[in-house]
Amino acid sequence: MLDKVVIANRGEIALRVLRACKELGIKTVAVHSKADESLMHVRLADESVCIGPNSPVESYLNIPALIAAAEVTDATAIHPGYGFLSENADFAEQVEKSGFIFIGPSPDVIRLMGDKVSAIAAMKAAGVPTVPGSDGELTDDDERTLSIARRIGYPVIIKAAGGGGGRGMRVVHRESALLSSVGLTKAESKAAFDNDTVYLEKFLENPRHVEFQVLSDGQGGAVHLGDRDCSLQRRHQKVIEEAPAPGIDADARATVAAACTKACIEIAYKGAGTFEFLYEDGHFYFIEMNTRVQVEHPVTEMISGVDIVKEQLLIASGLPLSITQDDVKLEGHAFECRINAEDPKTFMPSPGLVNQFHAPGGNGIRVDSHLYSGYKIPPYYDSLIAKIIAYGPDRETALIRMKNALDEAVVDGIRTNIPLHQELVRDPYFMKGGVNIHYLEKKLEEA
Ligand code: MV4
Repeated sequence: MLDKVVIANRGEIALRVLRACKELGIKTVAVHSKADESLMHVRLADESVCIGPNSPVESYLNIPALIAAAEVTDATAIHPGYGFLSENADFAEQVEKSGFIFIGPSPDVIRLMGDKVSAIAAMKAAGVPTVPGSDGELTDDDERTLSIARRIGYPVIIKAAGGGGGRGMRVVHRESALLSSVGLTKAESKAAFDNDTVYLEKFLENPRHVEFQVLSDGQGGAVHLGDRDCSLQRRHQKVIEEAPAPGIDADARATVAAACTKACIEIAYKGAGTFEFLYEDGHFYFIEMNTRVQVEHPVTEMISGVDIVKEQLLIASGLPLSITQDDVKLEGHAFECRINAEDPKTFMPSPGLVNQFHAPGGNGIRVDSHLYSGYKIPPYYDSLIAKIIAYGPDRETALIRMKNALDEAVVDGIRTNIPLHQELVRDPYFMKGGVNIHYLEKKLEEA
């Protein structure tokens, strides 16, 4: 078992990782910026180290400072959480070269998945269904590019190999716009990611975003924990997630889930991971893999009973997975509302002093939050302040519990998006289930 873990993150996920370490008897080191001295997990950790000033670049993204913190505290391993350096292969590599365990997949696998062209090729080779496309990067042979798009049919989408999560993409509706769009996307991609590799896919017009959670030990053991629907989003920021995704074709779901676990074994994937798919007309199309724990992992924990962060720690300590697919029993339904410190109408960040915080409770309610009454939300970081998770034996019950929890919650002193959530859980289309990735933005436009 790991002896001591540096938690290289902040906010609710740092607290989430700390709790998992405590359950396993692992000592904890909180690292924090100057602005984050008063974070809840800093108080609860065995040790804490200030790693730099307020700016994330000089603190949570500061690789030498993080490794120095592990050295001075004689830690065993580093947990990157999500965001920040969690999918940075160079960070994982430097952590390992410095003699520490990176809690996640190997640098090679992070790199493989970080490049979307190699990720798609690896997944396709393992039998995971992908979007019809260029099957590799576009070359400077314009006739070849034109003929690929003609074969696939318009609209197509040009994506940056170094992109992901919505960055570096351009939709093309007609042949006359194709080559200039490729050129623009390459130039933007070069500037943003220092990589001008782009590829092409059929553009799916009205898909849902459905992802599969996996756990894999890198020694031949792998399971999936089912799927989540993350379609309710605005500007690539998820707002509400749920598990399982409602109304999914049972055969397609089972086939894709099995393909994901098989792919994990083939690439010797180590840790928790997520396969992202677009789902349209009963078919799944792989788009990206996330090689970290995700914000929305609790909905999967609620329906599976598996503690995903504890499993990350066990896998990183070198243990083979203790569960097989037959042990995974998915039961009931769960929603997660992401509570942000922001204006519910304009989405402008709203940091500041939280005078009063009261977390909702009751049957099936879980709140993952670092907030407390008197906490001052700094303006330098992500605005996520709490995740309200509601579980029930069925979707309807889980949704009623979420409604009640949102009505119970008190976050006084700042603006939050709780009023938006209160409206969304009463939306007839959301209540029915299965809205696509454009639903929320269209609804907000109409309002
Ligand atoms: C797509 C697509 C339609 N067709 N690919 C956006 C984020 C990145 N992960 C992939 N994205 C998309 N890829 C094809 N071939 C539409 C999107 C997309 C999207 C995907 C998931 C969740 C929200 C989205 C919002 C806009 C566009």
